Amino acid sequence: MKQKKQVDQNLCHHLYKSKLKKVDLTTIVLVGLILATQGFCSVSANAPPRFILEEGDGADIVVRLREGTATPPGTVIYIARGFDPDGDQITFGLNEATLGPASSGLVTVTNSPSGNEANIVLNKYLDAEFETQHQLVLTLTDNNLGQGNFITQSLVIIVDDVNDNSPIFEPHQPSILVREHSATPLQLATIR
Ligand SMILES: [Ca+2]
Ligand SMILES: [Ca+2]
Ligand SMILES: [Ca+2]
Repeated sequence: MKQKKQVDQNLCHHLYKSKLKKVDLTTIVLVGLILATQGFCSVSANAPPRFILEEGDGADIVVRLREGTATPPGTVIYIARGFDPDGDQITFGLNEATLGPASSGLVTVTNSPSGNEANIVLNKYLDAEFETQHQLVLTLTDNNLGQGNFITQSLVIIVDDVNDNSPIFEPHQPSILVREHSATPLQLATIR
């Protein structure tokens, strides 16, 4: 695992400023060595990446989508953005293990080759009569967190209902024969 040396900024900045003033270089080196051996100037671990949320996002990212043809497969439903304090390359993904059966295969996470974002792409038509909400867990790693370790971010898809179950006529006779001078009122047909 790659590690970046990240020396305690306050302490080392202080030492550097001292050097600019009046303490001689030998003293600074000696003090620095003593502090380092005592663990004060420690080498810290990799800083983890984090998601950058959009204005209005809460703890969960919430995306409202209309069912059916209003939101066809291929639609980019959200663009995930992230940042790594060390400047490491970051990779977004989806925690498949947390998906319910109705949400499995629903979206694909496509990382942008250019940088710190990924498209969340819809793979299937949504159906509000089947599922009104999908809970997804996005993952993020800087590829230094270790195998199986990720930063996570919840994304909820709320499926808005559309009247996609329009009423239809049952099959019926295309034409009706009525004799002239028939008694009225006369029931011609019943439609359902
Ligand atoms: Ca990092
Ligand atoms: Ca439907
Ligand atoms: Ca509907």
